[in-house]
Amino acid sequence: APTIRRADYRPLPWTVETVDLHFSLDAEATVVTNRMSCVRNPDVEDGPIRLWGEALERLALTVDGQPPASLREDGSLLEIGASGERVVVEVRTRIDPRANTTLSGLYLSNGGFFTQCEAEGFRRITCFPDRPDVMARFTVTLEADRAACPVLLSNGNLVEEGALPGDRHYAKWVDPFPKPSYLFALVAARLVALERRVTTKSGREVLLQVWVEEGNLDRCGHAMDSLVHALRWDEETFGLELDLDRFMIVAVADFNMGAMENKGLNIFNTKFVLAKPDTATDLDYENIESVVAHEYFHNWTGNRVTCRDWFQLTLKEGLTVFRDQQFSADMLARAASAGAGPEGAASARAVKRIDDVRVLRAAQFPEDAGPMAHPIRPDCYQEINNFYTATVYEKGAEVIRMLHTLLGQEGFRNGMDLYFSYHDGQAVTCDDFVEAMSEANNGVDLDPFMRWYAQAGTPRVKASGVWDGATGSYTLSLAQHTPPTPGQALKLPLVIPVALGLIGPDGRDRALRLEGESQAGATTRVLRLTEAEQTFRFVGLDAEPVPSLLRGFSAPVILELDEDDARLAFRMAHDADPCNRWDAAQRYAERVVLALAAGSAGEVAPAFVEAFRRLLEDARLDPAFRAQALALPGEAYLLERMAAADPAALRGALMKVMRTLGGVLAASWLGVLEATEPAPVYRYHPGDAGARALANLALRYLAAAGDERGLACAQARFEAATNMAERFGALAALVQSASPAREVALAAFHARYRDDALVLDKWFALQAGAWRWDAAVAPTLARVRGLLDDPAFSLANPNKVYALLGTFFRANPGEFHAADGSGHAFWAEQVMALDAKNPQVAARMARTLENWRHLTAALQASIRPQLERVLASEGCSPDVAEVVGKALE
Ligand code: B3K
Ligand code: ZN
Repeated sequence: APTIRRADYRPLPWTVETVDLHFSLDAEATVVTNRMSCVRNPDVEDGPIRLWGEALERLALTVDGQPPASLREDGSLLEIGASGERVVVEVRTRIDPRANTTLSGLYLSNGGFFTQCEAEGFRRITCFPDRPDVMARFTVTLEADRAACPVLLSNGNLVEEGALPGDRHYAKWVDPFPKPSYLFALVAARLVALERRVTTKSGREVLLQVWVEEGNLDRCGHAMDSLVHALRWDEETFGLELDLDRFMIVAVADFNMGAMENKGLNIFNTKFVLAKPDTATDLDYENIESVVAHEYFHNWTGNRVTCRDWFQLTLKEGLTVFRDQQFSADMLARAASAGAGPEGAASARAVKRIDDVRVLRAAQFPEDAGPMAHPIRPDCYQEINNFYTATVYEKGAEVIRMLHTLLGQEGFRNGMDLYFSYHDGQAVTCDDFVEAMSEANNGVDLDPFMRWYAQAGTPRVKASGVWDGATGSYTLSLAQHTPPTPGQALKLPLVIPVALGLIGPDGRDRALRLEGESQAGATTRVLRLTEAEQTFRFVGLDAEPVPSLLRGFSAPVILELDEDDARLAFRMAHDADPCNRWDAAQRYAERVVLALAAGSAGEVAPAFVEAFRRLLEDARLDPAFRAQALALPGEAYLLERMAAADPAALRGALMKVMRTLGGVLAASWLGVLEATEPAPVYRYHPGDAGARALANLALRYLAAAGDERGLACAQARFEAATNMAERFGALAALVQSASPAREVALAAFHARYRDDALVLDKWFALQAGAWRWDAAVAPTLARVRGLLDDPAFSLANPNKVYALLGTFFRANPGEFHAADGSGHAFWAEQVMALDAKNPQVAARMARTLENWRHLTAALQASIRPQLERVLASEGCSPDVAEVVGKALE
């Protein structure tokens, strides 16, 4: 496939002012009539009207009612010659929703019609200048069978509805706001709605709806609450109000991603809408809250102000992820402060931040170190759908967070206000955003900061300190360096905010005073590292301090700091910054695990076990924080930290560490379980969730160690649980053990939820992710293969694919990378089978092997032919070809 380059962006010679769409919906032959009023773009020299169309049967095309003067077709591009300033183009197309297994464009799910247009799905519905810089006002008429599709929805306001001959009916919707085509949506299905009316801050009454299949009406309450909270939060935090009379969320079971922010008609994967205590874990509740908010926040950051072109994707995604992270932190803090005061609130915020950092390290750092590495604003792509990445989203959010840190809360808010005042209703670039931030902050020079948008790769910050006892001063040297990434050898220094504290030997933070300052200030402050190397001299200290760097994870970098075990244990016990306290535990654990994996240690160092015990037994600490600090670093992250990564050795080491910590500390873990009796009634609350997380972790360690009391407790809790959070926690512990009870529990779980698609996803994922604690058990691959034939499994449903195959490929490296190469051959088979149906999902699965060159030579030799096989396969999609091609480059 050709490479598209950011530098090649040109505005179109013709744009569209209004679109009038008519859908005659039919499962196999839907007819779409599209009347566009096209206007010449005054800023562009002469040129044709450009439309894109894909997988369409074109029935008619006219310009001002006449056949076009000229028509040129080149793949999906259609160029129409037109004269004058304004013409009406009418296109009629026929599409086959039933045959559309890509889930992009118009498709069927459980008998209903749904759409997904971002990034380029609208061209699979009709011919259109399908680019985000064309913003038009849409009028949409839907016509369908009343019995099969009693509900007809589209963007904006319902202006008309009625009956038609032949048991059909219609509805007409008008969206008052101009929007790019990727935000178009329609739904025609048999659904019911949970409704709520709220008054916005300016006093308008708006109708909120959550549309689901009838049997799921009892699972919408949390999504609705989340929506109301998001609406209020955006009013309070950014002064941003809902601009429509009606805001709808629709849940659909077949969906490629999490959700989609279509104007006024968000379409969601059921996974991020449906929850009730019997079916959803605490994590599900948390994810629903954050995804509902994320899509709602897009209404301003994404919809009212959108992207000029797809290279600017992080303009809306990085910013919106940052907004949803702040929202979740505020929500958690508010709930926690009710029971646990300001300290509880601070801890809840820190735990949320730790979660975000875990995601970044597990997903984005490996991406930045592999063949797909790209800046948050990429320079080129082959298939845009491959660039909805952890880099664009999560690192993009970190970049916005750094702006927030550098400009301060108020400066950031002023920048946002200015951004909207300049660009409301426009399609803009990341430069426009950063310029507004600068202008709102006394013209502060943010040009050097823009390098974060241009450079790929995770920067390394190397820190070292020198103590001068005679003068009581501590000199900290910081050096930055970003390793080369594909196509980008040279890297320049970045603007890196380094939040730091200095801890005295008593474990207490010292007030900080830089040389030249008249008095000491706060105990945490943000240093600005802007050069390749800089030093900072702190004075007035009574003893040699221990530095605590990058507090709150103030920048998305890898910190290189020589700390011996004793120092890590010290920070694990004393660092006042919870993020860094957690990080000290992670670093120490990493060191212990990697030494075992490398064979340079035979046992888990007792000093580590003791440091770990002190955290575990410190009942003053928030249980949610303890659960974070006592969970080992993620396997994917650790794998990337190994030189020639050996998943089998890593798995062996992780098992050994878990068994040791579970066994040696069994009494303390059992103590945790005694202290946290299951709650009689489930409530989604950070305090309760934290206690459950710690209890579930205790079950995990005890089960890993094969502790009989722990296993009995897991079994008892599994059977007695009144909610999914506890039931699933206990089941997960049993599955990750050598106990035969795991099979009994899995079967009981299946029997209970055999008709519940979302819960069955958990059942598939648990089995695909299972480690082999009992060496006599068959390899996990055999189990996964068997599950492909389970009646509840389907390659056509992305959730099922992610649960079974995604978990096996991504979250179970120890089993996936079996030395005999069976996992790799299986990977190729499945990627090819998926690619024939759904290239976006296939490409996501294909990405699970992109960092194959980091693995041992033997594994690389096993993987290479499988990558080559997929790339050479007949009908390999551009999506998969880009991923695998780059992996092989
Ligand atoms: N904007 C959508 C993602 C669309 C992905 C297209 N392949 C969801 C979101 O980020 O909110
Ligand atoms: Zn988004």
